[in-house]
Parts: sequence; structure tokens; C-alpha cells
Amino acid sequence: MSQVVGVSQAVQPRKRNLRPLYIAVGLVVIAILTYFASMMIRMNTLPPNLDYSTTRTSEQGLFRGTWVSQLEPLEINKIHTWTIHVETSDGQPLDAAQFTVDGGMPQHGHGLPTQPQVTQNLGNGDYRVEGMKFQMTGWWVVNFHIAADGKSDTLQFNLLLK
Ligand SMILES: [Cu+2]
Repeated sequence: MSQVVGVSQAVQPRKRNLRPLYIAVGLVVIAILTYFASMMIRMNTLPPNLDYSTTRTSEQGLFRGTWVSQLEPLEINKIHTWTIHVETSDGQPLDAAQFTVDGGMPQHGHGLPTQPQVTQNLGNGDYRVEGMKFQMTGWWVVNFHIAADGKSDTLQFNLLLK
């Protein structure tokens, strides 16, 4: 057989060696699979030692705050109200604090689906927060950017929605 083919070999272009191409395609596929696998792991693996306390100290240590949800237990896809209590680091209630609320899911790169607002000062350092909502299960952060007595600091809470 090979002797017969031998004649045409001189005329036709040599058959290309496709092996490098297969190797290159294989490497690209492996790279893509690795990328998606690591993305899935990153999106689903919680950082260890997350503090889920409902009472936390603000980032610079100026304030302490505690949240309580009127929806208990927390559920996804329900707009609900929180009460947040804020005080100074030495336990004096903040009676004239200003708040901005934001948050999101750090692993997913998205924020809250709503824009919660502090709508009422209930006195004694308590404030009503309306418009809370979480639309997915998983790890959420909620940030209260607080200004009081000419100082500002951020309280961050971690939540695990199930
Ligand atoms: Cu998400």
C-alpha cells in the first residue's frame, strides 16, 4: 500500500501534523475548566471565621450597633424592617445619628436589591430601617455608614441567608 501512495506524495502537500493543534486546544479547554471551577469554588466557599454577630463594633471602633429584624427568621425575597440600636464605644446611645445603608454579596459582586432607609428615630439610640431585602441565599454584608457627633464610621454585619 505505501508504495502506491508514494507516487502522489510528491504531488500533494504533506498531510499536516495536527498534534500541536490538539495539544493547544486541550490546554485551552483545561484553562477554561480550571477558571470556571475556581470561580464556582470562590462563589460558594465562605471565608473562614466570618463574624455573624448581630452586635458589632464599627470599623474604627467609634460606635457599637445591634440589629434586630422584624422578619424572624430571615427569608429571601421579602421586604422587611429592621431596628438598629447604635451607641458610642462606651455605651451612650446615639440619639442624633445619620445613616446610609448599603451592602451586598461579596462573592457575587452585587449589592442589595433595595435601597434601605432609616425612616424613624425611635429614641434611646434605636432607629427603624425600612426596605431590607435579600434575594438570594448565601453570605451577605450590610453596612451602616453612621455620622454622629461630628464623627463617622461604618458598622458592617455579616448574614447567612438560608
Ligand atoms: Cu448573589
